[in-house]
Amino acid sequence: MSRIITIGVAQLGPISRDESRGAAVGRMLALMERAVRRGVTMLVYPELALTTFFPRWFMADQSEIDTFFETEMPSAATRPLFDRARELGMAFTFGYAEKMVIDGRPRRFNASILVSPEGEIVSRYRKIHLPGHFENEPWRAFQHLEKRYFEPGEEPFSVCDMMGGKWAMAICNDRRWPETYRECALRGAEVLTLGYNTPLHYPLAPEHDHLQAFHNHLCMQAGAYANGLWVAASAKAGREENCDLLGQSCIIAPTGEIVAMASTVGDELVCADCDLDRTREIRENIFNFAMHRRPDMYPLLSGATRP
Ligand code: CDV
Repeated sequence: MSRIITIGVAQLGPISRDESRGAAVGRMLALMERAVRRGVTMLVYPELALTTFFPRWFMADQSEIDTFFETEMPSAATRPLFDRARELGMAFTFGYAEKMVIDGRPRRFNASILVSPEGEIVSRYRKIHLPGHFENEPWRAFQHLEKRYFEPGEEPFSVCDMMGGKWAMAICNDRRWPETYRECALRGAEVLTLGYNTPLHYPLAPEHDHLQAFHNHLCMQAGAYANGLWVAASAKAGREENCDLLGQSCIIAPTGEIVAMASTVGDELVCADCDLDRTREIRENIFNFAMHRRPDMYPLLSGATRP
């Protein structure tokens, strides 16, 4: 049986602070319609796809912060996405700010979900590597308060069976960490989906600003190759509330080659036929984990030994 899945990456251009959920979902639906015409059966949207990237502002008032969070999924605003995807038989994934009451306590996460072609949420993920800072730092051109507004995910990366393949999710900063890909690959993932919001300006090391696009692809191509995974990565891009966000959404083969890439910083669809069996070219050869990997020689990685 063929395991070729046409994966689409639905890059979103900027979402302004006053843009409604309904408007954002409308743009996502328009990309979904384009995707189905191109034979896509799995569509990847960005991190925090329903709102502007609000961690760029310091807000003291929790009720104001909470306006950017979803308390249910699907919600009235997002249900059209679920309904249309089910009609089309299309799977999809997107990121959003999740607020849950757990054991009587409000918890907030930078989350993503994977929705099957039947319209069921089959996997959830809460961002593990939260970048940024906790306090207002007015010296910055803009804030990056993910550490303040979200708690880090408490569940490890996981792998879900869907459409005859094995799928894992990660979010934005996770893509810079080699552990993300290796953990997912060791769990058997064949496709890693990612959404990101990456400012071109990095206040802590502005001398690296010109390397943002390079570092974006460097880490994902290396992660794909060294772990024999497909990577499908979707940006929120363009000038959003005076902050320039990187585009270059892409699909990367298990060989590390970029097979599709966005060329604008607006709403754009790119897609590729992804043969999940191509993971074997890497995993049964150069990175055959069972045959060549030496975990006992990496005790610091396993946590068995402290530095
Ligand atoms: N949304 C993110 O996680 N952004 C980070 C920036 C702050 C470096 C990223 O890794 O792209």
